[in-house]
Amino acid sequence: MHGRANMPPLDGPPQDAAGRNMGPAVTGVPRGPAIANLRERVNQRLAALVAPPQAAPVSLNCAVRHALLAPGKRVRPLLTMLTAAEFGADPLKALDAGCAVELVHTASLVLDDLPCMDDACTRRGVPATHTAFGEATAVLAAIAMLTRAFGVVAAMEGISTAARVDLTAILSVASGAEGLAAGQERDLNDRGPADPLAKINDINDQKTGALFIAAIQMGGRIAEADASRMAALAALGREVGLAFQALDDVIDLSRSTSEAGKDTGKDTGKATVATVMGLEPARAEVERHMQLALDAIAPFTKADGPLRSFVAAMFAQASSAASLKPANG
Ligand code: GRG
Repeated sequence: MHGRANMPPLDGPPQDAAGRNMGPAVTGVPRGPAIANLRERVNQRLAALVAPPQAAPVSLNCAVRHALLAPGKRVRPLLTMLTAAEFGADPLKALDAGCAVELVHTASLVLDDLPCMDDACTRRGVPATHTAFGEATAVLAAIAMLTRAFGVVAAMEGISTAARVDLTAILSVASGAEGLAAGQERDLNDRGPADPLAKINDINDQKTGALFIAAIQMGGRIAEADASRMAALAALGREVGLAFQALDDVIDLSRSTSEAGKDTGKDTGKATVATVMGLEPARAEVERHMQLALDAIAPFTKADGPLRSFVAAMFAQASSAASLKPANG
């Protein structure tokens, strides 16, 4: 029951997402009042876009809210909104598109944590969804979030029908057999301890980069960016994805579960950017991809504009030696 008519207005009253502290536990979290404000809008909107906790079946809807409203960093919806802003649109025009991306992302995290995949117990500082609600309900919650994402895009107001169709196509490609699903399959079943960096990055590009490309291109599409800008945004998304996954690998190797808010040390015996290169070179690799990301949009954006500032802030702490201390240290 989430048709367009039921959607709360964007400027509706603030809603408490889950009654929890929304401050993320991990490094690499862009801050500042403008970003905090947009992040709060995302949190409020996500809480309004899914069924309330008392709606039947309560177990399913509580599982969705448990996964979705836990304190994620919301970098993907922020990128959607900041890309729209960079190219002249009101960032709130892209709020629902960003929330759709976050719904897909959260669905993927719930599935990723299952015993048949990464077998993780903690996510976003709280018990993984299957740990709290059981595996069957977690799978169904992921399906509910994935399908809801496309309903949210279909119901977006203030953009043309053609734009809604394009947003749907962008999100679909990123989610499926060319994107996240393919990347995850290769990550689980086509990966050896001696894989070369090129193969690792190719998998990371699908597993992680695809959704960053979608998040950023959706913002560009809402702002009606032209073809050359959309191509630059795809390059930006790819490099942000590679930098982000490399940083995630560094965190897995160098942070405790309580610091990261999710299980770490899961990459032991697995070829990742950090295990193959070592922590310090992996940190340099994060910076190299971040620089390539910034270069990709340099012809179209100002250095102090919303998009380049945010991307730089996303990875600022990767250059801090503090992010490289030993796990559980
Ligand atoms: C549901 C479309 C769909 C696909 C399922 C399970 C799966 C296929 C894909 C998993 C892909 C995956 C978990 C990639 C890792 C991406 C990553 C680095 C996640 C961590 O993202 P953060 O740090 O997390 O942004 P928060 O919690 O802050 O949102």
